[in-house]
Amino acid sequence: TTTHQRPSKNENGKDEIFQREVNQVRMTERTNLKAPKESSNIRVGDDSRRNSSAARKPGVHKVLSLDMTQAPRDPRAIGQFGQPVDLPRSHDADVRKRWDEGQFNVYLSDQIPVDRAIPDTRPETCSKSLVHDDLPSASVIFCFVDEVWSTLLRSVHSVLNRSPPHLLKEIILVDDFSTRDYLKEPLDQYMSQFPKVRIIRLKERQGLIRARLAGAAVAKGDVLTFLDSHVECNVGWLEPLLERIYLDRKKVPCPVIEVISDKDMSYMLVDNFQRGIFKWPLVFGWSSVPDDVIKKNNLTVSDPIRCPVMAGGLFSIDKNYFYELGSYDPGLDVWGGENMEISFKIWMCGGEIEIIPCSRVGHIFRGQNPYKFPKDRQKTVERNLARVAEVWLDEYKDLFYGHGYHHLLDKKVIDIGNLTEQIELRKRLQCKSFKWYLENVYPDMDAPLVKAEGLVFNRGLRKCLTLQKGSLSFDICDLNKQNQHFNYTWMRHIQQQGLCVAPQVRKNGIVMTSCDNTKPELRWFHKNSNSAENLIAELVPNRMCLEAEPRGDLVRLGPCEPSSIFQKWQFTHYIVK
Ligand code: UD2
Ligand code: MN
Repeated sequence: TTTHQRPSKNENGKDEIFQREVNQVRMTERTNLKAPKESSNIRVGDDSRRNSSAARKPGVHKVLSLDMTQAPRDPRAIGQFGQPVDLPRSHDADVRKRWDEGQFNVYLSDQIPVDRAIPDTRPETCSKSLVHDDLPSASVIFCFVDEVWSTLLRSVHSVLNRSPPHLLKEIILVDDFSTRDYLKEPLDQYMSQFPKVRIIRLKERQGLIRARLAGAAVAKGDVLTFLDSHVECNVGWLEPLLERIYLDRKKVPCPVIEVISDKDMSYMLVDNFQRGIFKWPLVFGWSSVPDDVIKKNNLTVSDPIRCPVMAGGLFSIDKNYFYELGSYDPGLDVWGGENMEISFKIWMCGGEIEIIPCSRVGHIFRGQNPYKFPKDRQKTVERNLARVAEVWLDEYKDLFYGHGYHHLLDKKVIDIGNLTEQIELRKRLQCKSFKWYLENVYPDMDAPLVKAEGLVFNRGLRKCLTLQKGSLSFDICDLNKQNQHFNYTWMRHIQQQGLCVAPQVRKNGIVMTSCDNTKPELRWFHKNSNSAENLIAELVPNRMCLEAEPRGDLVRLGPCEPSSIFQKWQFTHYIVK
């Protein structure tokens, strides 16, 4: 997908919230804050976890609420308080003309103050929650390529204005080889008024992953906080993130990412209890925390939410811990996949990812990337994901490849590069398996290792495939016979142990051969339905079908004939509906 906000339906037709569910916030609703009930310190969102922070005492200081949010400099300016701006139709042409500069309403953004107020969208208890007074300091890192001037400035101002000065070590702007002139001298000049802001320039386009690494390499704070360059940090956003790391340095807290409209620039509140998840083939999305988890853990709207994967752009991490984890795989290019990589790495190697509802940051979600990819966009992202799959997914990587990325297995099409160091790292850190991750971190994810299994029944012969002494034949169906059990895998292999049913094209025969993901001819296309269906070798010349020879109990390859019952096959169990 292009961005994190695409709506999609899952297999059951149920809506998954790949688009953030948002509510427009009216400032008036928030001006008379009711007195919040006495709040305890933030609780951990799941009782099944060890509490490594037991030794730490609860915090003693209130989250600082600097006044910028409620008191804008120019209350009459448009877009003030994060309100939507409805420009008169006469501006349509201007809006359209400048849209592509950032893939959002750049024309409007340029007219909104760079230090505008936005509504305090935190749950009520947040302003009363306590944090420690000796929190670690943060280096905030923005990397950008050709970011729009007004959004870049608004991002920086929101950090300067809404972070307690003693906790903000510095802001590092990493220019990923932008081409626009205003991002050169004018930016240097503008930022020179803020001693905390540093700019580093990359000599060639590195992509956001290596750009973030360049920023991290020069950071002096205890904690790295990564942000996209078109955000607005809300009041009190930083302290709750640092507090979590203070309590446990292996926690990786993320703010709630709220939505700044790409059209009217309004700041919108998102629904509570949202967490980051993925679907195959490693597509990020948002979904609600399951009700039973909320009930079982008595979760309130301000409790941290355990998060299987992070969106990627906005999070804090203890700097030393970031490097202990091997930072990012530097072999990831330009954009995409790094959020999966760091998420799996954190969970499988002993850390935790949380969304902290008291920390909120608005982000402009865009329909398209506004910058060019040095190489093909889709291939770049797929290649990144394949690196992640190869290193972290174990036997589950077939689910990734099986959901439409077969061509990645062809080295001539995409070279995913050397993975030795990443694999070594995983060993050195003694990280847990992906199976452990699925069971413990994302148990509501359905990830069956095969699509179908059991006996392979032929409707014409009314017998089952049987593997005897290395070759295939038929026998009376018998669930007790292990040599009649086959798996139909994500790679579309018909497999028993490590052996795969393979077409022998020239002889129209069938042999058993070692399974190999890179061999397309081993894939059999098969519809899962209530009746028996063909098994089609689609990737051999002329597309052939698996069939039973009616008289001799032999299995062979034949031209596909939709009506032939000797070409109809059924597995005992279809796991993937
Ligand atoms: C999301 C993340 C983003 C990143 C991406 C996957 C959020 C809100 N955003 O997509 O941070 O994890 O998924 O990789 O979670 N940039 C560069 N060099 C490049 C490309 C991008 O510096 O070659 C900068 C860009 O200017 C921006 C940041 O990296 O500040 C993220 O890029 P994006 O905003 O296009 O990504 P987004 O929000 O669609
Ligand atoms: Mn972004």
